[in-house]
Amino acid sequence: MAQTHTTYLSLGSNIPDRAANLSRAVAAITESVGTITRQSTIYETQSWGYTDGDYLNMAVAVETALAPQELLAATSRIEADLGRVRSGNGYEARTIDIDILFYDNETIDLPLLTIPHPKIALRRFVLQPTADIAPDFVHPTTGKTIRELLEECDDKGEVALYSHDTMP
Ligand code: PH2
Ligand code: MG
Ligand code: MG
Repeated sequence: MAQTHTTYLSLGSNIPDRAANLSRAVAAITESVGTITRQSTIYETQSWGYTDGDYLNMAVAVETALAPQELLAATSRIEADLGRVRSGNGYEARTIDIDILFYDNETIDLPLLTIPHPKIALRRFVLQPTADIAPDFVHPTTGKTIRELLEECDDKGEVALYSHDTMP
């Protein structure tokens, strides 16, 4: 088997059906990115930076054979595919956001791809689910663990447990 890499992805949806959107994204990631080895529970989170509706957020760890730019292409493709809800007038807005948080311990700085994701430390809705699945993962540029980043995070946005269910 080709060499695999560990990537952590943040998933979010604030357009109904939010849980179904996450579930479809998880299935699509398994299909076209790699094997999901860890999956957080789902959180309901206050919208960060906007005043739109509450999100459902979660995080997954994936073993992937894809290179970073292939990974970005795959996650963008999933976002586009899942956003295409059939309606009389064609396609509606994007319903799922998939952000690449980490790719092994690599740092990547390209115009459309920055890894680690630059806003991780500012976002409780990212840190809490990631801490569920990888509390001791060391952020490659700050040198701090996810648990430490969560403890130090000033974000006051509410992050509440939504479901203990593990999804297929
Ligand atoms: N994503 C954003 C902006 N704000 N807020 C929450 N709570 N969850 C998100 O996933 C989120 C957000 C842009 O992608
Ligand atoms: Mg995002
Ligand atoms: Mg995004």
